[in-house]
Amino acid sequence: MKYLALYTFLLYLFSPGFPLLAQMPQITDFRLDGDARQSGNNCIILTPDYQWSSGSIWYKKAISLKSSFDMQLRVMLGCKDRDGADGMVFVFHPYAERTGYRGEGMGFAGLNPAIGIEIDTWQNEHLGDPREDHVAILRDGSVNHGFNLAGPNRIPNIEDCREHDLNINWNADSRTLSVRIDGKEVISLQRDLVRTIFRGKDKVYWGVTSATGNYNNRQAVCFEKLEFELVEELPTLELQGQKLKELMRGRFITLDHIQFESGGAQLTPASRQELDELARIMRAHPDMQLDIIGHTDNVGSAATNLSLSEKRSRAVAEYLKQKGISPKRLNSRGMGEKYPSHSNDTQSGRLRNRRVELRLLEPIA
Ligand SMILES: [Ca+2]
Ligand SMILES: [Ca+2]
Repeated sequence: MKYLALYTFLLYLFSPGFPLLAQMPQITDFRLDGDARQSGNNCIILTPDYQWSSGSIWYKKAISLKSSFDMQLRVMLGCKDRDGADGMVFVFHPYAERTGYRGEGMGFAGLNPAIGIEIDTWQNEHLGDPREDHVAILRDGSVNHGFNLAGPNRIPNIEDCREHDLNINWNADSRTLSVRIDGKEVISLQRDLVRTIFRGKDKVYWGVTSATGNYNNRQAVCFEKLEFELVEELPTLELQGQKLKELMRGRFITLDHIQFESGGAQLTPASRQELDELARIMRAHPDMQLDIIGHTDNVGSAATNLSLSEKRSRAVAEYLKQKGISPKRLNSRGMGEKYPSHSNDTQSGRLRNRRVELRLLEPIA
């Protein structure tokens, strides 16, 4: 017995490519966001089985993609096959605080830059989803298979009321990400993620997001064994104002005073004041790169709203350019009416849904 222990220790010491720390994570090692709730036994319920719910958990410490890692989780996608939704996504992301959009977004949509390994249980035909449950490797908060990095690969029905083993492995030497469900490889990707996704920054957080929409399932994740090297938490920059602090921490913020003439993309004079302040901050922080995201209410057709949201985010970018901010630091895009922040049933809700969100494209280290 004594020799076996010694042998195991030596094997650990000399195993190639795995100078790793085996971690048995505690629930307190994670940040919970949205509807995520602890359910004992190292498990977290990400969404209860009701409509339009979303939740995520984030490991509080960053990891480095320059090191290999191996994570063994158990996932539960719910008990309803035909009318269960939407699935969950294992995510690498430079921020550790936020759940993305609900419904088909699975709590991943909008998180950018990011890598996401999705287990999708609801077919959204316009995103290229197959009818069957499937896995894919997604990037930059897009759940559309037209833009994904690998997949979609069909898997047997996973909404079977049972826990399934999920293994995520990153080999830093061969730059290969591979995913196994119940011991069987379901998808893999060879790619320089640091260079092509995270703009040269190797430190990322990891987490799991999930959501429901018009249909739902109780979705949960449990932790088995995690092997990785921890790195320090990513530094944040302190600035005046709670909102700017949140922006610097990687959260989405909504610019309260940015308003447009109804149905148009003309900025009101009050908006300019807030944008002048933003331009001043961007000049003071030359590393700062902004993602500018336009949204609308649900009045009018979806196509018109999409184009309007794009015009509005471009108007904000254009204004910042006029104030001397390089266009290279500005990314503008529109989401149309798809992701309301409030109910569209009331006038005040619709007003709040006609909004422009900002987010840093990468953290400021
Ligand atoms: Ca889907
Ligand atoms: Ca299914």
